[in-house]
Amino acid sequence: MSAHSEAEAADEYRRLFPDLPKPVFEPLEFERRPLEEMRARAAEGYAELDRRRTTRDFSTDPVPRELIELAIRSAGTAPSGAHRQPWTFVAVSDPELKARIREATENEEHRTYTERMPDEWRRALAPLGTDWVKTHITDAPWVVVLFRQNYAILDDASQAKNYYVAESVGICAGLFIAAVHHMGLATLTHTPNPMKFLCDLLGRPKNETAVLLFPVGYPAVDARVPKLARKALVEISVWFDETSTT
Ligand code: IYR
Repeated sequence: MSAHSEAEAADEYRRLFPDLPKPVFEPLEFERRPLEEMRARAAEGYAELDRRRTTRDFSTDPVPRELIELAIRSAGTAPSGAHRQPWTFVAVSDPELKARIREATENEEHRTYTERMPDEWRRALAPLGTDWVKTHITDAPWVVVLFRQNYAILDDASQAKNYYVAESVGICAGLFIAAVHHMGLATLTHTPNPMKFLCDLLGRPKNETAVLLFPVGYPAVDARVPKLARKALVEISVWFDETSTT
């Protein structure tokens, strides 16, 4: 295909598919910052994210609902395939419901750890000290479950396809974790396996599947975390830039 100008491509596309609705645009609000300020913000931002740790030890101290609302709103800023925003967050602070979630989770996880996990997986998790006991679900003041919408159910009850749901929901989860950390709380990415029971317990519609369960709260005063190192930049990146010497 020959090179097209943007205008030519738009014309050709409209000729081919005349029924497509027109996109509506508005000016982007964006402020360019001085490079020095960018360097400082980049370094501070990295340092703050690098202080994040996943802990399994939560304090029972309460956390106001408005903070959880802001974490969910932050996550909801994630980009998504065709802007379908294919995510639902279910936030639970009700102690009875948390206890039921914990019991059901521990039943499944007990089977997973003792019967379903191949030895290789068990060995991979051993350094992290995880097991089927999920005290964090009843200790943390909030349990937030993230569901993916495998397809959309429209207002007239018809169904519409969603796009790149795994990618979209993954990005959304990342923003949620960053927002929780940024506001001074801790969370844990818990993946009950299998998770079908969460759909039933939380009354979610049939187009939704649970993806992650996040206890959210303050870490316990004596919280411990596994001694871990993060991969270095050279281990996680490959560069083709002008400053490459080789
Ligand atoms: N889903 C189980 C096991 C588990 C799996 C992975 I991969 C982890 O990084 C941690 C745990 C659980 O949540 O306990």
